[in-house]
Amino acid sequence: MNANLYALFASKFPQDREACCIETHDGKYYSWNDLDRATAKIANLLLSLGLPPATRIAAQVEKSPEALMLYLATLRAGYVYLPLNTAYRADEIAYFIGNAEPAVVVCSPHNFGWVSQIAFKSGARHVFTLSEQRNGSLLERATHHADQCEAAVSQPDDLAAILYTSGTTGRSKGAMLSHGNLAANAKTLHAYWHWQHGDVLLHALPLFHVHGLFVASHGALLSGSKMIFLPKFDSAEVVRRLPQATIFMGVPTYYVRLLTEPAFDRAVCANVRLFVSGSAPLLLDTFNDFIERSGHTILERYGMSETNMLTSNPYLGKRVGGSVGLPLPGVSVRVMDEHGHACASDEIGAIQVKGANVFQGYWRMPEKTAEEFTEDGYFITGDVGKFDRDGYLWIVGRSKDLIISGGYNVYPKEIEAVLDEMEGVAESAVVGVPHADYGEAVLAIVVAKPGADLSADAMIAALKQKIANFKVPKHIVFVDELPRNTMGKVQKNILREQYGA
Ligand code: MCA
Ligand code: AMP
Repeated sequence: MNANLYALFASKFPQDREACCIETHDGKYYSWNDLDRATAKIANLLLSLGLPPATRIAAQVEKSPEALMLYLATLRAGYVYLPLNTAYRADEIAYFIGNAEPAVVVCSPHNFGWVSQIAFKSGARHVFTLSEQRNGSLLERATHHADQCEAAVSQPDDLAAILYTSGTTGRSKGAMLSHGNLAANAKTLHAYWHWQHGDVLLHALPLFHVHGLFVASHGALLSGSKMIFLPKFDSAEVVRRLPQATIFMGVPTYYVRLLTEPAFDRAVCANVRLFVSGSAPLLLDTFNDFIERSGHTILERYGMSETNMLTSNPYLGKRVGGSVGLPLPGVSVRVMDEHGHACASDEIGAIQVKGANVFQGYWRMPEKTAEEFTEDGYFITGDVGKFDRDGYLWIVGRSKDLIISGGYNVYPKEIEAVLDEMEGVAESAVVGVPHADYGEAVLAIVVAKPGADLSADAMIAALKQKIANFKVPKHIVFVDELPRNTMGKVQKNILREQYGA
């Protein structure tokens, strides 16, 4: 049997292929036939390039139906999709492209100059452009290709996508996800969340991370459901569109912002059957306020780039605020103490996971991959938590030094390295502090070199040129020295306490 993920989706397209598959914010309609034909054309274009199997196709493009089609066409042609956040700057893109060595890079037309330079230097053979207005060389070239294409024959372990995720030390690692990994999780969530024909997904998430690209889109594709595509999250636009939707997914910041909309009420949500939250902790206040305002209980779930979704609050049973729910069917989740024994209920330990959803390893980093798995094959998530007596998982912290701001991950080490290279900086520490909108915000504490005259504003402006905007500290505090323990290690807990407010 063909394990190709596109073939699986195609087998679930609705009988009425002229029905709407994607509707955009500005009134464009794409039918299932449109999706089928356009992905065939792009897949045929990719196939015409004579690329070897498992070739990576990298994309840093704005959200659009065509961006989703590029992903699907890559699957259909049997290549490996590498989505890149549009906020990434030149140094970040150079790293990802240098590391993954894609043969094809697709970028926004306005970035062609610098992206193509990086891409060709790293050995890419083709750089295409794609804009959110359906312009660019990718579609121009694809137009000349046939609108039919047999999906490539894929084995379950064949790679479908590489998603870069940072580690506690060193640079980002590419999590290799196979057709089998993605299909297993998509089918599980499809059943668990009762996806059904006739659902309408209001899709406001970006298309370059697990949440928007896989969790949201895969559910709609597997149930032949229409998607309403918003180019980005905008709370007023979501309120305007929710009456036409049955499902909405978002990071906690989306729910915080929806609650600030005066027009957001029960009537707006009358047709919605499911609100899903994930990627970062949903505060209990938000969970409760949302029930009061909308009459809906948000379903919180927990996942990672390496593992897709691990746990979910139930669709029909009790959704517990603050908990990330129960292990999904077919996913084994355990909490272990430091001696390698399973923790009892309510005992806190390291969260580990095993299942068909768990990735194939880090791209070209076998030793890093080995470090992150236990001897009996469980992936060590780096999250710390406990199971309660009812079997619900609670995440209580992270052993990895990670900040999640508005659903985007920021690794302090990476920002500290950039800060430390700046003129006049002796050393720095980066921590996450509570933030009403983003959940956590990035804060930098900097020690200046003797005699250096540093300005926070100037440093922030310089950082915006070097790293993705969401990683740039919202504030920089200057201190004479960083607090250290007797081992010489910076005491970040003290910094968090001191500057958290
Ligand atoms: C934008 N900015 C941010 C963030 N986003 N700062 C901190 N954290 C952020 N997340 C900055 C911009 O750089 C800009 O800074 C200013 O905020 C406003 O920019 P704008 O584009 O208007 O941003 P926004 O519309 O306010 O965006 C916030 C957002 C967005 C809507 C929350 O970040 C978002 O859609 N986040 C979703 C991320 C996501 O999809 N995560 C899933 C990962 P300045 O003004 O200084 O230039 S997948 C995952 O985690 C796993 C597997 C899972 O479980 O799902
Ligand atoms: P990433 O691999 O970049 O997608 O980020 C995965 C991390 O996001 C996980 O290891 C968790 O720390 C965090 N995460 C995802 N969903 C949740 C959630 N519902 N609650 C708390 N943390 C979450």
